[in-house]
Amino acid sequence: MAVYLGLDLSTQSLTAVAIEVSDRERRVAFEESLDFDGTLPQYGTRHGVLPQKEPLVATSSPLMWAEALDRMMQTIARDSSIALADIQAISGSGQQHGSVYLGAAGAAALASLDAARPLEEQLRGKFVRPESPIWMDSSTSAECAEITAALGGPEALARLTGSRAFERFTGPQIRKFYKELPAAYRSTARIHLVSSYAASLLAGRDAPIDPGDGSGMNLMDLAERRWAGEALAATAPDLASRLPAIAPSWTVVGPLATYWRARHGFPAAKVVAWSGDNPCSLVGTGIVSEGRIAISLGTSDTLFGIVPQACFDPSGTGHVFGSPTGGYMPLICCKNGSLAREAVRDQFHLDWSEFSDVLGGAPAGNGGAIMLPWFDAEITPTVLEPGVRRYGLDPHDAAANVRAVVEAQMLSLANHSEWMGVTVSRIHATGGASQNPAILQVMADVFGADVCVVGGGNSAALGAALRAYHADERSRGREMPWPDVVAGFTEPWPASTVHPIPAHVAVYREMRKVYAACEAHALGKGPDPQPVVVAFMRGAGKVAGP
Ligand code: ADP
Ligand code: XUL
Repeated sequence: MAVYLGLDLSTQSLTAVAIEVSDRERRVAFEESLDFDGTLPQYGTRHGVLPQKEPLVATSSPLMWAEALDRMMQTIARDSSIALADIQAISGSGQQHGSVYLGAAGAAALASLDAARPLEEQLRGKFVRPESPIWMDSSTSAECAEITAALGGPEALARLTGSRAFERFTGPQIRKFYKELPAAYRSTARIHLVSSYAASLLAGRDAPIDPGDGSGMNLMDLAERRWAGEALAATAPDLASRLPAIAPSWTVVGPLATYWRARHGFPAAKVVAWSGDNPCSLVGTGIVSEGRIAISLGTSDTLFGIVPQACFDPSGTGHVFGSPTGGYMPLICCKNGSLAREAVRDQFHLDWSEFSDVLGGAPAGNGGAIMLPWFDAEITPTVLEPGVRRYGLDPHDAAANVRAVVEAQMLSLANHSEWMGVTVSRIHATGGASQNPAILQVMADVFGADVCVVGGGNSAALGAALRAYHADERSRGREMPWPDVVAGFTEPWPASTVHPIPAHVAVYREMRKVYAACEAHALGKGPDPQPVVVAFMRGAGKVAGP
């Protein structure tokens, strides 16, 4: 039976999913995660991120990612649940926006990996930047302003690349590096995204960037799916020569490098271009046709859908990425996702089961108490000075704070995704926190839609495996429609469906206005929200029960 492997190099872990596909059967045959902090403690990461003195800087280790990949490939090779020889193609998903800087020696090392020595040993010292900036970085406001000015303003940049300038996007990150360390920039031979770096390791050659991940850089012409010369020029000199090519998401980069075959016993499977974790999740949650959305509750919380035409968010909050299925992918991303929920859980010394009980026991609407959960700098909306803001919320009340953090996250996702103009009756949920039904109930109530878990929570790795399948078929001359590619893998589990509670839906319809008023006030863009809170408490807020 044909086997396809998907790898997800995300913020906190590396996950592998292998699928088996035949005319008669389709199933997930292997699923395994390796968490960076626990498995590779020598790198000193916390939640996959290296410690920093500067609060707005966030980095991780490209060497650690390589070692994780080597370990995971060894685990897969030793596992008896799949026949290695049946692996036809491998693709992957990387945390978006993060970048890897290789010197000439690094680029050469990639092309001549020695199967007798571990990957990590061969790459050590080969990075111009031993620490890679990642998506959690918010330190490039000055560079965002410079790029925006050079490109004619935020709207012009968003029209061209799908997003206004964002601190974590790769272009502003590259510009900051070039400005601070020009000599190091000059000695950089290749700048990869996390996704194209990992694909290059597998193929033992320079892999392209796909439009799904390329659109998270402020460097790609979204409609044309090629580097935008004016954006490159506004970012750093001679940037084109340092970037890999942009190629379709289904590009076969080459066979798996000799390293993996000789060292771990893999076949010469096709390495398919990797994409970003959200674009891969789009496929792994089955959002391959319009009118559906998915919400991923991973380290970040993201909400995304699919549209046929290139567009942009006129409010400047959201992004439009290239979809790895060929269309376009509107998305919003909140940085204070799982780690904010964990902060509240830990503050009140709860485990997830207690967190869920407390959450389910508190009333919908939380008595009008609001938290703005900016434990860390926030992306949606832009908040560069972290700090939790509370309105009518006792900071010592466990139930109220648990309820407040989850309500805030869902209300914010609902309010800030309005520009997408999608009304849905069903949301596909994924990511680590999607295994928590109490959180999914708040999601269902705020959006007024059924919520079901798809892709077993590991939709990015599953989506990568499905993309490998699609690309393999295509390379054999069979163009499969996407609904046929994902069939049998992304149908919602009926038992997992959470239905909205009508009384709660009514509460949240009103509470969205309260949240928006508190958010505007906290950002210095609106008046004291007290009258809005009082009106809410006189109306919808007072009728809410748990
Ligand atoms: P990423 O892919 O971004 O590294 P994951 O999708 O693997 O992240 O999600 C990891 C997060 O899932 C953890 O940080 C944790 O907070 C969250 N998580 C795991 N189990 C639960 C649970 N039962 N309830 C809520 N959150 C959970
Ligand atoms: C999306 C984003 C995050 C990362 C990490 O724009 O920044 O979702 O992809 O998962």
